[in-house]
Formats: sequence, C-alpha cells, structure tokens
Amino acid sequence: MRLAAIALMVAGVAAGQGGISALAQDAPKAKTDADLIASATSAAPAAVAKDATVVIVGADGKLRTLRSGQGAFACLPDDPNTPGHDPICLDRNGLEWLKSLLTRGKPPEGKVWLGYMLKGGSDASIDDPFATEPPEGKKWVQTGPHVMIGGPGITKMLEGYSKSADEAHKPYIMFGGTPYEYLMVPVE
Ligand SMILES: [Cu+2]
Repeated sequence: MRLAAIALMVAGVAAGQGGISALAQDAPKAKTDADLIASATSAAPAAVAKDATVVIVGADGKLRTLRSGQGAFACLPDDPNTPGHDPICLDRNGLEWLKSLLTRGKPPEGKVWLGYMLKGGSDASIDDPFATEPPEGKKWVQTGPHVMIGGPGITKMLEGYSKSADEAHKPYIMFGGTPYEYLMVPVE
C-alpha cells in the first residue's frame, strides 16, 4: 500500500491543521488530470484499468473522483509523499477498506477485497498502518509489482506467511494484527 499521505492527511485533520492541501494531489502545482489518470491506471492490467474509476485525495482530505468508470475497480495515482511509484487499483470492497483507513474507522465487515499495485509500492512500515516515516534507523520498505488481498478470515489465511518484507518476492503480511491487515503478493 501507500499510506504515507493518507496517514499524514488523517493526522492533519485530527490536529485541525491546514497543511493538507500541500499533500493533496489536486494542489496547484500538481500534475494534470491526464497525468494523474495515466499514473493511476498504470497500477492494474490494461483490461482492468481501462474502465476503472480514477480517484485522488482532494484538498479537503477526501477522495475525489477524477474520472468515472463502469468497471469494478477504482485507481489512485502515485503518492508523491513516498519515495517510489505506487499507484493503486482497488475493487469496490478495497476502496471501502481504504476509506476506513482514511478515517481510522472499522474496515467493511464481511467483504474480501483485491488490489493491484503493478508499479510496486513504498511503505513507511509494514506493521503500523499510520506510519508516515520509517521507524528510527529503518528505511522505506520497497516492494515490486504486487497484488493485495484482504478481508474477513484473512487472519486465518495469513497463518504461515512471513511477517517480514525481507523476502520481497514472496507473499507477506502487511499490518498484521491490526484491523487493516492483508496479504501482499509480489508478482514478479
Ligand atoms: Cu500495495
């Protein structure tokens, strides 16, 4: 995932700060809509991305639809606050999951979700869903192209998978033990 901006955004909201617009992807110095759409849709196979909805994090800290699509997926462009390229496409349940993260709310109940990050991703932490920077002395966790699977029962499924990202090309658990945990599945 690519939660740095989201975590920063939520923190900003919580503190009542006005710094959110600096992070927003529709801030004045941001890329054009076409750039953002191209970035977002690069996260999934072309067949999935071509009719996907494209959403961005707006200046108000909420998700804003940039392009409506008839497909099952919604894509977000690269998060400029993380070091790597990390656009993401999520199915409907995945988007609900993301919204629950945005608000630090409860993930949707009874819904399995699937996401694509075929350009890879950068994470400040694989343990803390709200980390905005790597822990002291640690680096950003860079993962190559991957898909993500989460939802109810995932805790049972995750038994036996690594809780370390060291094996970057094998599946591993993200945010294990939190309500947001899911399986990272590198595909390269
Ligand atoms: Cu990811």
